[in-house]
Amino acid sequence: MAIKDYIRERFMPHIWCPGCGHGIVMNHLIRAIENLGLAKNDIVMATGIGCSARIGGYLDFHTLHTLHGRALAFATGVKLARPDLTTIVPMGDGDALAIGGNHFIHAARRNIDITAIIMNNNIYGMTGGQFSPLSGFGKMATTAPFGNIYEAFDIVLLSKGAGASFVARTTTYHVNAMTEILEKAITHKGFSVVEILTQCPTYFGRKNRMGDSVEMLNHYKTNTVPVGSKKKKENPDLIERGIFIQEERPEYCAEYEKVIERAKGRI
Ligand SMILES: Cc1ncc(C[n+]2csc(CCOP(=O)(O)OP(=O)(O)O)c2C)c(N)n1
Ligand code: SF4
Repeated sequence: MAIKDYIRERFMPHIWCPGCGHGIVMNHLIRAIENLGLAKNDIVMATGIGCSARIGGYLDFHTLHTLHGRALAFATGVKLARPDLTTIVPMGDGDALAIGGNHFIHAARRNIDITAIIMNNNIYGMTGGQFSPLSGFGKMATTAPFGNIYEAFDIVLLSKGAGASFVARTTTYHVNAMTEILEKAITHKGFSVVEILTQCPTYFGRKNRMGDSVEMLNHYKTNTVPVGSKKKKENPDLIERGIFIQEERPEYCAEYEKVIERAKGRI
Protein backbone atom coordinates (compact mmCIF):
# COMPACT_ATOMS: atom_id res chain seq x y z
CA MET A 1 0.00 0.00 0.00
CA ALA A 2 1.05 3.62 -0.39
CA ILE A 3 1.83 5.83 2.64
CA LYS A 4 -1.40 7.77 2.06
CA ASP A 5 -3.43 4.56 2.50
CA TYR A 6 -2.42 4.55 6.15
CA ILE A 7 -3.40 8.16 6.78
CA ARG A 8 -6.80 9.57 7.72
CA GLU A 9 -6.92 12.42 5.23
CA ARG A 10 -9.93 13.90 7.00
CA PHE A 11 -7.59 14.96 9.83
CA MET A 12 -5.24 16.81 7.48
CA PRO A 13 -3.71 19.37 7.68
CA HIS A 14 -1.89 18.06 10.72
CA ILE A 15 -1.03 20.24 13.73
CA TRP A 16 2.76 19.74 13.60
CA CYS A 17 5.02 22.78 13.08
CA PRO A 18 7.20 22.93 9.95
CA GLY A 19 10.37 20.93 10.68
CA CYS A 20 8.91 18.95 13.60
CA GLY A 21 10.40 15.46 13.83
CA HIS A 22 7.12 13.76 14.70
CA GLY A 23 6.13 13.46 11.00
CA ILE A 24 9.40 11.64 10.28
CA VAL A 25 8.54 9.13 13.00
CA MET A 26 5.04 8.64 11.59
CA ASN A 27 6.41 8.12 8.08
CA HIS A 28 8.89 5.45 9.16
CA LEU A 29 6.44 3.73 11.48
CA ILE A 30 4.14 3.34 8.46
CA ARG A 31 7.06 1.94 6.44
CA ALA A 32 7.87 -0.57 9.19
CA ILE A 33 4.25 -1.74 9.32
CA GLU A 34 4.10 -1.97 5.52
CA ASN A 35 7.36 -3.99 5.44
CA LEU A 36 5.97 -6.39 8.03
CA GLY A 37 2.83 -6.87 5.94
CA LEU A 38 0.52 -6.24 8.91
CA ALA A 39 -3.15 -5.63 8.15
CA LYS A 40 -4.46 -2.26 9.36
CA ASN A 41 -7.35 -4.06 11.01
CA ASP A 42 -4.97 -6.05 13.21
CA ILE A 43 -3.32 -3.01 14.75
CA VAL A 44 -4.43 -1.08 17.82
CA MET A 45 -2.76 2.21 18.62
CA ALA A 46 -3.35 3.93 21.96
CA THR A 47 -2.05 7.44 22.55
CA GLY A 48 -2.22 10.01 25.34
CA ILE A 49 -2.11 13.78 24.81
CA GLY A 50 0.69 15.77 23.20
CA CYS A 51 1.95 16.77 19.74
CA SER A 52 3.41 13.25 19.51
CA ALA A 53 0.13 11.66 20.60
CA ARG A 54 -1.68 13.15 17.57
CA ILE A 55 -0.09 10.35 15.54
CA GLY A 56 -2.95 8.15 16.75
CA GLY A 57 -5.49 10.46 15.14
CA TYR A 58 -3.66 10.55 11.83
CA LEU A 59 -3.15 6.81 11.34
CA ASP A 60 -5.94 4.58 10.09
CA PHE A 61 -5.70 1.73 12.61
CA HIS A 62 -7.98 0.99 15.54
CA THR A 63 -6.97 4.02 17.58
CA LEU A 64 -7.70 5.25 21.07
CA HIS A 65 -6.84 8.85 21.86
CA THR A 66 -6.87 8.69 25.65
CA LEU A 67 -5.63 10.78 28.59
CA HIS A 68 -2.23 12.37 29.07
CA GLY A 69 0.08 9.72 30.52
CA ARG A 70 -2.50 6.93 30.47
CA ALA A 71 -2.06 5.43 27.00
CA LEU A 72 -0.20 2.38 28.35
CA ALA A 73 -2.97 1.71 30.88
CA PHE A 74 -5.60 1.70 28.10
CA ALA A 75 -3.33 -0.38 25.87
CA THR A 76 -2.83 -2.93 28.65
CA GLY A 77 -6.61 -3.45 28.88
CA VAL A 78 -6.93 -3.82 25.10
CA LYS A 79 -4.01 -6.24 24.91
CA LEU A 80 -5.40 -8.45 27.68
CA ALA A 81 -8.79 -8.57 25.95
CA ARG A 82 -7.35 -9.11 22.45
CA PRO A 83 -3.79 -10.49 22.72
CA ASP A 84 -3.95 -11.38 19.02
CA LEU A 85 -3.83 -7.71 17.99
CA THR A 86 -0.56 -5.79 17.52
CA THR A 87 -0.58 -2.99 20.08
CA ILE A 88 1.52 0.12 19.55
CA VAL A 89 1.75 3.10 21.93
CA PRO A 90 3.54 6.21 20.66
CA MET A 91 4.16 8.75 23.45
CA GLY A 92 5.97 12.00 24.08
CA ASP A 93 8.74 12.09 26.69
CA GLY A 94 6.42 13.97 29.06
CA ASP A 95 3.50 11.65 28.35
CA ALA A 96 5.63 8.52 28.90
CA LEU A 97 7.93 9.53 31.73
CA ALA A 98 6.48 12.48 33.66
CA ILE A 99 2.75 11.95 34.27
CA GLY A 100 2.91 8.46 32.74
CA GLY A 101 6.11 7.32 34.44
CA ASN A 102 4.48 4.90 36.83
CA HIS A 103 2.42 3.24 34.08
CA PHE A 104 5.59 2.97 32.04
CA ILE A 105 7.77 1.18 34.60
CA HIS A 106 5.02 -1.27 35.52
CA ALA A 107 4.17 -2.07 31.88
CA ALA A 108 7.88 -2.81 31.43
CA ARG A 109 7.95 -4.97 34.56
CA ARG A 110 4.97 -7.02 33.31
CA ASN A 111 6.72 -7.57 29.98
CA ILE A 112 3.35 -7.20 28.26
CA ASP A 113 3.54 -7.50 24.46
CA ILE A 114 3.19 -3.80 23.63
CA THR A 115 5.49 -1.62 21.54
CA ALA A 116 6.11 1.67 23.36
CA ILE A 117 7.58 4.38 21.15
CA ILE A 118 8.95 7.35 23.09
CA MET A 119 9.18 10.36 20.79
CA ASN A 120 11.78 12.21 22.83
CA ASN A 121 12.00 15.90 21.92
CA ASN A 122 13.23 16.79 25.43
CA ILE A 123 10.31 19.10 26.15
CA TYR A 124 6.53 19.53 26.43
CA GLY A 125 5.81 20.72 22.89
CA MET A 126 2.02 20.90 22.90
CA THR A 127 1.66 23.05 26.00
CA GLY A 128 4.36 25.61 25.17
CA GLY A 129 7.84 24.35 26.05
CA GLN A 130 7.82 23.37 29.73
CA PHE A 131 10.76 21.15 30.76
CA SER A 132 10.24 17.41 30.88
CA PRO A 133 12.13 14.62 32.69
CA LEU A 134 14.23 14.36 29.51
CA SER A 135 15.22 18.02 29.11
CA GLY A 136 18.54 17.64 30.90
CA PHE A 137 20.53 19.68 33.38
CA GLY A 138 21.22 23.27 32.34
CA LYS A 139 18.76 23.27 29.44
CA MET A 140 16.35 26.14 28.87
CA ALA A 141 12.57 25.80 28.91
CA THR A 142 9.57 28.05 29.46
CA THR A 143 9.48 26.82 33.07
CA ALA A 144 13.28 27.02 33.45
CA PRO A 145 14.16 30.49 32.15
CA PHE A 146 17.42 30.45 34.17
CA GLY A 147 18.33 26.83 33.37
CA ASN A 148 16.86 23.48 34.34
CA ILE A 149 18.31 21.99 37.55
CA TYR A 150 16.96 18.44 37.04
CA GLU A 151 19.05 15.65 35.51
CA ALA A 152 17.40 13.69 32.68
CA PHE A 153 16.35 10.06 32.85
CA ASP A 154 18.31 7.68 30.66
CA ILE A 155 15.38 5.94 28.92
CA VAL A 156 17.48 2.92 27.97
CA LEU A 157 18.72 2.30 31.52
CA LEU A 158 15.31 3.02 33.03
CA SER A 159 13.59 0.58 30.67
CA LYS A 160 16.22 -2.05 31.31
CA GLY A 161 15.93 -1.64 35.08
CA ALA A 162 12.15 -1.82 34.93
CA GLY A 163 12.23 -5.08 32.96
CA ALA A 164 11.58 -4.30 29.28
CA SER A 165 12.75 -7.20 27.12
CA PHE A 166 13.48 -5.09 24.01
CA VAL A 167 15.12 -1.67 24.31
CA ALA A 168 16.43 0.48 21.47
CA ARG A 169 17.27 4.07 20.66
CA THR A 170 17.36 5.84 17.32
CA THR A 171 16.89 9.34 15.90
CA THR A 172 14.95 11.14 13.18
CA TYR A 173 18.25 11.50 11.27
CA HIS A 174 18.83 7.71 11.12
CA VAL A 175 15.63 6.86 9.28
CA ASN A 176 16.64 3.49 7.80
CA ALA A 177 17.77 2.28 11.21
CA MET A 178 14.52 3.65 12.68
CA THR A 179 12.43 1.54 10.29
CA GLU A 180 14.45 -1.62 11.01
CA ILE A 181 14.32 -1.09 14.78
CA LEU A 182 10.57 -0.47 14.69
CA GLU A 183 10.06 -3.69 12.70
CA LYS A 184 12.03 -5.66 15.31
CA ALA A 185 10.25 -3.97 18.21
CA ILE A 186 6.80 -4.68 16.76
CA THR A 187 7.56 -8.36 16.12
CA HIS A 188 9.23 -8.84 19.53
CA LYS A 189 7.03 -10.78 21.98
CA GLY A 190 7.21 -8.70 25.13
CA PHE A 191 7.44 -5.06 26.19
CA SER A 192 9.47 -3.18 23.59
CA VAL A 193 10.74 0.33 24.11
CA VAL A 194 11.99 2.40 21.20
CA GLU A 195 13.29 5.84 22.15
CA ILE A 196 13.39 8.12 19.11
CA LEU A 197 15.22 11.43 19.47
CA THR A 198 13.03 13.83 17.51
CA GLN A 199 13.44 17.54 17.05
CA CYS A 200 11.10 20.25 18.38
CA PRO A 201 12.55 23.32 16.64
CA THR A 202 9.73 25.51 17.97
CA TYR A 203 10.48 25.12 21.67
CA PHE A 204 13.49 22.99 22.60
CA GLY A 205 15.49 24.10 19.57
CA ARG A 206 14.64 27.79 19.86
CA LYS A 207 15.07 28.04 23.63
CA ASN A 208 18.41 26.21 23.52
CA ARG A 209 19.71 28.01 20.40
CA MET A 210 20.07 24.77 18.45
CA GLY A 211 19.15 26.33 15.12
CA ASP A 212 16.53 25.14 12.67
CA SER A 213 15.32 21.63 12.11
CA VAL A 214 18.17 20.75 9.71
CA GLU A 215 20.74 21.85 12.30
CA MET A 216 18.95 19.77 14.92
CA LEU A 217 19.05 16.73 12.62
CA ASN A 218 22.78 17.33 12.10
CA HIS A 219 23.14 17.45 15.87
CA TYR A 220 21.72 13.89 16.02
CA LYS A 221 24.16 12.88 13.29
CA THR A 222 27.26 14.22 15.04
CA ASN A 223 26.32 13.55 18.67
CA THR A 224 25.24 9.91 18.44
CA VAL A 225 27.21 6.72 17.78
CA PRO A 226 26.28 3.06 17.24
CA VAL A 227 26.03 1.09 20.46
CA GLY A 228 29.42 -0.31 21.51
CA SER A 229 31.38 2.22 19.44
CA LYS A 230 34.94 3.02 20.57
CA LYS A 231 34.14 6.71 20.17
CA LYS A 232 31.84 6.56 23.19
CA LYS A 233 34.81 5.59 25.40
CA GLU A 234 36.76 8.57 24.09
CA ASN A 235 33.83 10.96 24.48
CA PRO A 236 31.25 9.89 27.12
CA ASP A 237 28.93 12.74 26.08
CA LEU A 238 28.08 10.93 22.83
CA ILE A 239 24.68 9.22 22.85
CA GLU A 240 24.56 5.55 21.85
CA ARG A 241 21.92 4.34 19.40
CA GLY A 242 20.90 0.86 18.27
CA ILE A 243 19.44 -2.17 20.04
CA PHE A 244 20.52 -2.51 23.67
CA ILE A 245 18.35 -5.42 24.85
CA GLN A 246 16.53 -8.15 22.93
CA GLU A 247 15.64 -11.07 25.16
CA GLU A 248 12.95 -13.74 25.29
CA ARG A 249 11.14 -13.69 28.63
CA PRO A 250 7.70 -14.80 29.88
CA GLU A 251 5.09 -12.47 28.40
CA TYR A 252 2.26 -11.17 30.60
CA CYS A 253 -0.82 -12.09 28.49
CA ALA A 254 0.48 -15.61 27.86
CA GLU A 255 1.20 -16.09 31.58
CA TYR A 256 -2.23 -14.68 32.47
CA GLU A 257 -3.83 -17.24 30.15
CA LYS A 258 -1.94 -20.00 31.98
CA VAL A 259 -3.25 -18.75 35.33
CA ILE A 260 -6.80 -18.95 33.96
CA GLU A 261 -6.17 -22.51 32.78
CA ARG A 262 -4.71 -23.49 36.17
CA ALA A 263 -7.68 -21.95 37.97
CA LYS A 264 -10.15 -23.82 35.73
CA GLY A 265 -8.37 -27.08 36.50
CA ARG A 266 -9.02 -26.59 40.20
CA ILE A 267 -12.76 -26.00 39.89
C1 LIG B 1 -3.93 15.15 33.07
C2 LIG B 1 -3.33 16.18 32.18
N1 LIG B 1 -2.32 16.94 32.64
C3 LIG B 1 -1.73 17.86 31.85
C4 LIG B 1 -2.19 18.03 30.56
C5 LIG B 1 -1.56 19.09 29.70
N2 LIG B 1 -0.66 18.54 28.72
C6 LIG B 1 -1.07 18.22 27.47
S1 LIG B 1 0.16 17.64 26.50
C7 LIG B 1 1.29 17.86 27.75
C8 LIG B 1 2.76 17.55 27.57
C9 LIG B 1 3.17 17.25 26.18
O1 LIG B 1 4.53 16.90 26.13
P1 LIG B 1 5.01 15.50 25.61
O2 LIG B 1 4.23 14.40 26.19
O3 LIG B 1 6.49 15.41 25.82
O4 LIG B 1 4.65 15.53 24.04
P2 LIG B 1 5.01 16.57 22.88
O5 LIG B 1 3.88 17.55 22.83
O6 LIG B 1 6.33 17.23 23.23
O7 LIG B 1 5.09 15.72 21.67
C10 LIG B 1 0.69 18.34 28.90
C11 LIG B 1 1.40 18.65 30.18
C12 LIG B 1 -3.25 17.22 30.11
N3 LIG B 1 -3.71 17.29 28.84
N4 LIG B 1 -3.80 16.32 30.93
S1 SF4 C 1 5.60 22.38 19.31
FE1 SF4 C 1 7.43 21.13 18.91
S2 SF4 C 1 6.71 18.97 19.15
FE2 SF4 C 1 4.89 20.28 18.88
S3 SF4 C 1 4.47 20.25 16.67
FE3 SF4 C 1 5.72 22.07 17.08
S4 SF4 C 1 7.83 21.36 16.70
FE4 SF4 C 1 6.56 19.53 16.96
